[in-house]
Amino acid sequence: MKLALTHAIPPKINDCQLTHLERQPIDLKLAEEQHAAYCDTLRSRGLKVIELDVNTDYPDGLFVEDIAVVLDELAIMANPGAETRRGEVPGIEMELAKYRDISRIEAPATLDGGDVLVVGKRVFVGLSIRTNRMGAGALQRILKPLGYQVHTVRVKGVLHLKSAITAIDEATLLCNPHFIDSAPFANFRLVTVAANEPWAANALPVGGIVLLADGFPFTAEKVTRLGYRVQLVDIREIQKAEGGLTCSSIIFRADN
Ligand code: CIR
Repeated sequence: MKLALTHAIPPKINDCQLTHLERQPIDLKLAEEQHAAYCDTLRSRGLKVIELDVNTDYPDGLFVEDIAVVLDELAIMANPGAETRRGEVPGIEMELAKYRDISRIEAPATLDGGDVLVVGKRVFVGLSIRTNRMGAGALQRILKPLGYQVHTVRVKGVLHLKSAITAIDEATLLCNPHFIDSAPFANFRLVTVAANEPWAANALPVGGIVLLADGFPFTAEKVTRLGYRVQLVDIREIQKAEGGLTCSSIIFRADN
């Protein structure tokens, strides 16, 4: 079965880190409703959702994706590029240790899970304002012996690699090529977001459907026409914190 680790909306989410967005007030109640609907959507696709509340003191505690990379073999705890987020690691590690052996990315290496796109045995690591070369190198040293190929990707103008490119299946990636160097993805079918929807590339494929954030109708139409079953999820309040669909969960296989 697949598990999704999620985290409750932190009461201080309005103090979250923002890099490319102007601060706009986030309505806590609405954010909670949208997050609950997101968790329900994951459940409706057969996932068991475990909602944590260990990082409620951290404004960005909702965005668990950034804190760890979980593969079948192990979990790698990130060292988030934003100092204010480093305290989120122990709480998430305590939960993940129930399911996986733990490895760590350690300073001066930095890495955010949002910069790590795993497609089968290929792992793409965004070099961004959050993830440095040492972080990518540390991840490579951990994963190479396990048979993974690790590639770095330059990311510009957007927070994380997965804000610019995500997998919609093992061979197909949804991307905005303006934010990344697409060369490392030459062996994939690349579907580009609609030109007027630059932020639409953060898709979450789950249980045979593709979740897309509501508000990107042209991209949704494009993906639907390719034969995918698309479901829209309204995360407008969470987008104000510079979060996308993938950021609010860590999804992995578990036997128990
Ligand atoms: C941050 O800047 O760290 C949060 N406000 C947003 C993190 C979004 N996470 C992601 O894209 N993986």
